[in-house]
Formats: sequence, C-alpha cells, structure tokens
Amino acid sequence: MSAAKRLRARMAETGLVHIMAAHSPLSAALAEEAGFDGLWASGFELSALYGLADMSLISMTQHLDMLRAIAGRTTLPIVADIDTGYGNAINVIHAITEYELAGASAVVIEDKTFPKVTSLAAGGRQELLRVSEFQGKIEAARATRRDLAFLIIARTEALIAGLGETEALERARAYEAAGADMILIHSKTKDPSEIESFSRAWKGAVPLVIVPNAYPDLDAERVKALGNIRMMIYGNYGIRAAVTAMQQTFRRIIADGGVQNVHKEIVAVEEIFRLQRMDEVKKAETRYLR
Ligand code: SPV
Ligand code: MG
Repeated sequence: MSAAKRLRARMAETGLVHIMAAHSPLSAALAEEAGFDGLWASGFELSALYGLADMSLISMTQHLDMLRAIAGRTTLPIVADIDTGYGNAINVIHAITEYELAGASAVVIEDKTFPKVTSLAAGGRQELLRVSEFQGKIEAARATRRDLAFLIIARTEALIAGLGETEALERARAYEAAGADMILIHSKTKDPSEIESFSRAWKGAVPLVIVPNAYPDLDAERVKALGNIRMMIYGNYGIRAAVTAMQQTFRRIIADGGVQNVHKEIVAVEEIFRLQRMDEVKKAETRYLR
C-alpha cells in the first residue's frame, strides 16, 4: 500500500490525523518514534533552519533534497508544504511530478501570490491570487498526480489576509469545485473561534485541515467535536522546541564556563548513536570489513 493510501486509511480509521513538522531526517525520526501519523515538510521550518525568512527564499530543489532525505529515514507519510507551487500552474505541474517522485503523499498549495510572505508575521503583506487562477493550479495538480491517493490540499489564506469568513468560504468552495481533496483553512488569530466558526459554516463535502500554530488552545478533543477537521498539522513546533533547547544549553555553557552542568540535562551521546543506527553499522562492520 502506498504511503498516501495509508494516510487516507488512517484518516478514515481515526477521524483525525496528527502531522508533525520535520525539518530534517533526525526530526522526522523523532516524530515517528513519538507516535505521529505523518510528517509536515514545512517551508517555515526549513527556512528557519537556514536562518532565513519564510518568504519563498528556499528553492524547490533545497526543499526536495530535504524531503528525499526525510523519506529515506522514515516510513511515515509526508505532507509537503509547496507554498504557492513555485509559480503558476505550469510550475505546479513540475512540482507535483517532482514531489511525488521524491516520496511525498500529499501537497499543500496556498492561494497567495509568488513570492509568498510568511503567514503568522504581524502586518505581513498578504496578496491572494485570483480564484480562477488558483483553481487552474489545483486542476493542474490533480491531473498530474500518478497515485490517485496522493492528496491535493488547497490552502486558503483569506483569513490571514483579513478578508473575512465569507471570502474564505467562497474560496474554499471554489477550490473544492476545482478538485481539491481537502481544504486547509489557516488563521493567525490567537482565539480559536475564527477557525471554529469557519468549521461550523463549512458545508462542503471535503474535510478540513488546520495548523494550530497561533491558537494552541484548540486541542484534538475540541477539533473532533467540530466534526469536519480530519488533519492537524503542528507547523512550527519542531524548530521552536529545537531553538528552546539550544538556547538554554548554549547560554548555560557560557554562564557556567564549561559543560559540567549541561551534560546532565541533555541526552547522552549513546542516544544519538541509537538514532544514527550505529548498531546496524557495527553489525555490517563485523560482517563485511576484512
Ligand atoms: C509552515 O510550517 O511552513 C506553514 C505553517 O506553512 S505557518 O508557518 O504557520 O504558516
Ligand atoms: Mg509554509
């Protein structure tokens, strides 16, 4: 069974899948061990990893290289964040071909203009594409996928752009009509009521996806009660957790004048060996090195 089919099956079985952001094969392995249903090849996390703003600065090649490396280290389905699709519908055709070959099970395409501006920044310049132009991108993505289970998720940034629920619903309906398998509704409002209101007003046949980065109070229990959200993407928690840990550790080493204290608080090197699968390397050494 393809990973995309497994992702669909898991959604049908549990009603809600939990997708964790990964910016590296190591973070993907940690997400798999923790029990997530899938991985989010996040543009924000990869941009941050390079110390760059999430504003279409990372190339498709850079993102694909990381996705391939992640796919090689995990069996979890990967939801690829392809931003605007790297250009127009022609670029989307190329992107879908490449992402499917690289091992993605789904893509999320957002209805912003290229180059995009990161969604959560206060006062961010948010320009949306004409609806018919974005419909063309969805239709192109649909026509290009080889595995029919590969999910085309259309993301509307209408709420992020401050255009209101009516515009967001109209766009979501238009994207469903163009063939989107799911609609990602994004919001940067700290109060989850904007998302809850959209979810209640959504009468489409396709389910919703959310990214509760700005409104952490909307937990799985509340999401399940809404009834039409099938996927939660934890969009920036991997990189934020990594930054928290590194900031604390690095500052402590400077403050203490050495590693005499921090070494007790971080994992032992043996844990890294385990994640590197050193046991397999050792077995191979014994067997083949003569
Ligand atoms: C990402 O993780 O790249 C996302 C989610 O698109 S957000 O940054 O919150 O827009
Ligand atoms: Mg993104």
